[in-house]
Amino acid sequence: TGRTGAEELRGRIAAELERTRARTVLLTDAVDDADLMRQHSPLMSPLVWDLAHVGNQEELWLVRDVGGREPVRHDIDDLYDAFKQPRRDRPSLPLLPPAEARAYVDTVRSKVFDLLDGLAFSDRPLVADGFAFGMIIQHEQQHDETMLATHQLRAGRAVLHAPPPPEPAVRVGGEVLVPAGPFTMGTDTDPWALDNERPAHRVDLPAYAIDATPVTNGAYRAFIADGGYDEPRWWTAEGWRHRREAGLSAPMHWRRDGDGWAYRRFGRWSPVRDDEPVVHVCFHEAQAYATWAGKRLPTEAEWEKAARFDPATGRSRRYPWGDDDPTTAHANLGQRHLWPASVGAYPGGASPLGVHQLIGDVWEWTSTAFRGHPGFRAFPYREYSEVFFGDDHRVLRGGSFGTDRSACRGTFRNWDYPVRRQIFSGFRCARDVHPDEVTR
Ligand code: AVJ
Ligand code: FE
Repeated sequence: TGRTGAEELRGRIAAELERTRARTVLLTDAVDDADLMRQHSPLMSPLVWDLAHVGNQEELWLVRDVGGREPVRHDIDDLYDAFKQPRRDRPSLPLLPPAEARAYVDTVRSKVFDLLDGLAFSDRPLVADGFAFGMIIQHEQQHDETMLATHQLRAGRAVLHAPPPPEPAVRVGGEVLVPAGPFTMGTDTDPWALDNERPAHRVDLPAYAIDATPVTNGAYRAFIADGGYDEPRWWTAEGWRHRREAGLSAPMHWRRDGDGWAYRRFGRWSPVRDDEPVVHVCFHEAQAYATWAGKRLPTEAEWEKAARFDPATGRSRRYPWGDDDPTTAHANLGQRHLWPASVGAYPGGASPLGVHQLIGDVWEWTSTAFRGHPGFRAFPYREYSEVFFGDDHRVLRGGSFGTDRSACRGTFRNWDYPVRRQIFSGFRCARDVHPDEVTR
């Protein structure tokens, strides 16, 4: 990185650090101290844990590792280690109270700005292209989305406000046929891509069809009305067992409202809108719906080909619309709105093949278990991705309305247990196509 390149990169990092911290402050200043210390669900941390954990990771990687500086606080590493402290136990830990947590993250941040000043970005892999800073920015944004999910679980009056998402601009639905052939999955070149997105590799897929939009509330309501939750044949054995044990009968945060349904969004009830993507469903519900619809969930590779493959050039792009960073015309990201936009609201974000709203709105469950791409190498630590590889977690793709643009790309991979639905999770369907269908 040359001198002007380094200066440009420092400026970009500083701007992203500030933008990200503003979101963290918004999420944590929205509630009082007692609320920050409280656990709103055994699935989630008290918000004040997320806050200090964000600061502690920033201290470990940027202050101590990149900067080689003395610890700000060496006594709290264990408290904020996600592996040593299961979420359900976090409220009973001797956590830093809100004022101390805020002072801690401020101190860490001022040291980071101090070490960033004049930093030359050596070839050391952690530092080259500002990777460690990008990793820490994404980490804070990921916890901001987790804190947003905690806000969604909070009882009590609404404290978050945002304008509603844009109305549909085009009518869109049905399926898109993706032609057979190889494409490049993953990346070697996106400088802030995380270890699990690497390396780039070719994947050859038979032709398939994929829904042009995420599955909507209206379509999902038809599944409910058809008795989908009472019909074991739509569910896998594991899914049916979970459906019974957990007593599932509709997406999380829904309740019956006269003849229809209402849902609770950040403390406010409103009627379920048929043309919005369904959100707060677990993998098993998504899988059961797809089977009922005569389809299946896409594999992760099918999702990524639909999102990145450009048939005109044969190249995989960073996003469905091309290589440019997301703008408000492309996708519903970054908590700009507090729920998914109706299908057809983002024609500017469609892929060349005409697949809409792959990025933003809702995380999309895929049928794929979370594993490393061929040639995977853990970097910079096994605990980011590698320890989660295996059959326990399914991959989700594309990001939600609560995902920041810095933590969302055509290659970005999220994962969770198949029973989880407090996250902003939805899905779209896919299916095999008969060769006759391809030669239309
Ligand atoms: C990638 C969203 C599954 O929140 O557990 C946060 C991200 N890793 N801190 C998570 C993460 C470490 C991770 N997910
Ligand atoms: Fe974390």
